[in-house]
Amino acid sequence: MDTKSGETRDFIVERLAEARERTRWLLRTLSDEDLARQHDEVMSPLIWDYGHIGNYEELWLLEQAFGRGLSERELYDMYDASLTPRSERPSLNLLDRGDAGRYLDAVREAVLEALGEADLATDDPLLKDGFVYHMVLQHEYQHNETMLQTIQLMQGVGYRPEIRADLPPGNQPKEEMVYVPGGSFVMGTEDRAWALDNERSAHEVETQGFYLDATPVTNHAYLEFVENGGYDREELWDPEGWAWKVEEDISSPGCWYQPDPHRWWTQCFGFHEPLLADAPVMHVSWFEADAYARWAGKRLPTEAEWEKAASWDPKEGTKRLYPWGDQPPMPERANLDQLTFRPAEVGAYPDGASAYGSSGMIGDVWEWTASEFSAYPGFESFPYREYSEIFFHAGHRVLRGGSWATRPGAVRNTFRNWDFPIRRQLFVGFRCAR
Ligand code: AVJ
Ligand code: FE
Repeated sequence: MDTKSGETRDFIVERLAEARERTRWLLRTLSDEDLARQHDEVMSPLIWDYGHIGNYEELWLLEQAFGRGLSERELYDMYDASLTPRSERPSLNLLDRGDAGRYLDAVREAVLEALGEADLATDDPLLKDGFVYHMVLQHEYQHNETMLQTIQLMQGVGYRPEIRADLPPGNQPKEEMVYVPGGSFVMGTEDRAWALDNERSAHEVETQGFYLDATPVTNHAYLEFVENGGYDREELWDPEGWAWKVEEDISSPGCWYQPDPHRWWTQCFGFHEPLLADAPVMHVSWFEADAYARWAGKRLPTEAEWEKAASWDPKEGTKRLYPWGDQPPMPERANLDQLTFRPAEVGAYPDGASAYGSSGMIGDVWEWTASEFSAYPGFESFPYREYSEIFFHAGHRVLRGGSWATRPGAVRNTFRNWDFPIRRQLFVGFRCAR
């Protein structure tokens, strides 16, 4: 074992333990009933996510990597996301909290044993530089955010989150938009240790010069759109979005409500409070973001524009892993990691700004882009088609940047998330371009 792979191994062991600790922490105060129930048809029962996290680990870190799976076929099938749609998962004979907990522990024990004997300096692309471990870690992180979306949708007494960090105050930038000059930049990455298949290949993209909002659109700005009749003006809407809005009878973002006709409040995780004017708007669909942008005389940025503004260092002609540089996220630079349970007021992280001066690109809220989720030039499905490939050109729009509920290891400038344009259960907002 060389030193480099020895370090990788210790790091992986530590991260796997830390990821599991967080998963259990998120579920710790929920009743067995709340774990088993389906709180919304677009989400799985939480107990499915819990078992699925363990089964994904078994599939990739035991079965696929070493041919050392533990379970019967039926268990794999039950937790295979591509076999049972979310709406049907409550009817599965899922492991309960106790059994799932013991199953996850048994998988982990075998995983650590196999890891102890693994050669991470190999040419096998699955194991090389720890890729498959990083993929499984990111999978658990992603499901942690999914679980928080489900918890947010839970009816009843609500979930009382434990807030573990205070938010810095907001600071509206002097200029509403930043300018990103035209020219080419490198989009995507060649990284094979952490990046997922859809982030590759790195390729040059030419953009025209454009303006980008310096911060995400705030509740205050979005309320002007609402009060200006934005939801009643068909000409502002994509026809499909208009039909969705009419059908669902939607007239404001998710979680907004009016305790009386003069005030707007929000309901988040069982907390009721006045709308925070300077925080980014959250729980809006792509269609709502698109209509707002048109109302404002702007448009949504393309995915390429978003990534250029977040990642390109025009002075050096190099690409940054995060807007502020290559240093990993710290609480001083971005609101991530489920510490605050809400987005900060815009401009709260001046040290997290990109080279072009746009702020809040990583953390706070995911941001919708104009682009449909599709393959980059040179894309190769790896290690399985169901991570990305089956979702290309299926009507999903790309989201960038992560939210307050995203674990730091699950987001970077090149990370691509996606969902249908009608969805708004995500911790999602947007910024506009022109
Ligand atoms: C990348 C968030 C769209 O949750 O559907 C989880 C990630 N893939 N398990 C999803 C994922 C397999 C995926 N997103
Ligand atoms: Fe999954």
